[in-house]
Amino acid sequence: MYFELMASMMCANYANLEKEIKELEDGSIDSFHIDIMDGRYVPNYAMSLNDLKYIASVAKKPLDVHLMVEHPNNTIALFTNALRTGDTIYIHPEAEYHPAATLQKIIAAGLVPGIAINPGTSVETVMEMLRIVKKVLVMTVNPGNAGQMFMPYVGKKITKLLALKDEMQFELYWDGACTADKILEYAPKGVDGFVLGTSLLFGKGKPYGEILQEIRDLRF
Ligand code: S6P
Ligand code: MG
Repeated sequence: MYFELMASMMCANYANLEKEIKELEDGSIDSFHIDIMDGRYVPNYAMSLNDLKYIASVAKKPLDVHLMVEHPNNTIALFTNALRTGDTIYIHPEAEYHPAATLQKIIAAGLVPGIAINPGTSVETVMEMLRIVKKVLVMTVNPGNAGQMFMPYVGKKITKLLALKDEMQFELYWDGACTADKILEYAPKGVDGFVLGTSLLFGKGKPYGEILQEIRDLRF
């Protein structure tokens, strides 16, 4: 079964980031998920623009940038200029007055436009944007931190999004507390990819390549 695996780089070991990137790429990682926070939209700071630029300079695989910042429109050029064609930027619609306009800037820069949907945000409030974006990142934890518990009520929203994805032509990605049982349940239903953090990939005392292979070998 085909699905993408993204490494949540805020969970990586910064003592040797280059080694982390190489090891993930030598395994079967599909892209690098970069969580950018501003301490206002979410009560945390994770990665910075400089971290993003460094990873972009080392990584061969695409970058998947998740902006958890207020009014991303104000600083979007910093990110579009640092990325390459085919990389993705997700914004949170509720953090912006005119999210559709910000998405147009992402498209104009040759990047893949995406929205991230919080556990407490309903599909109905982002419906029109589903027509604009190529990717939807469904948050199964509240944004801001790694290592949180899965919010089971998000399951119903995932079912709703899965029913819309063909007609509205977007891909659906999972972000937060992703474990093997979630991949086993949701990849066959049509979730296109999963962000892997502390729940499944990082800090396990096992080579990343081995863990990624175990996920690829899951029996559906
Ligand atoms: C959370 C962030 C996520 C986390 C990821 C961590 O605000 O958007 O991308 O980094 O969810 O995964 P885990 O397995 O530690 O929950
Ligand atoms: Mg994220």
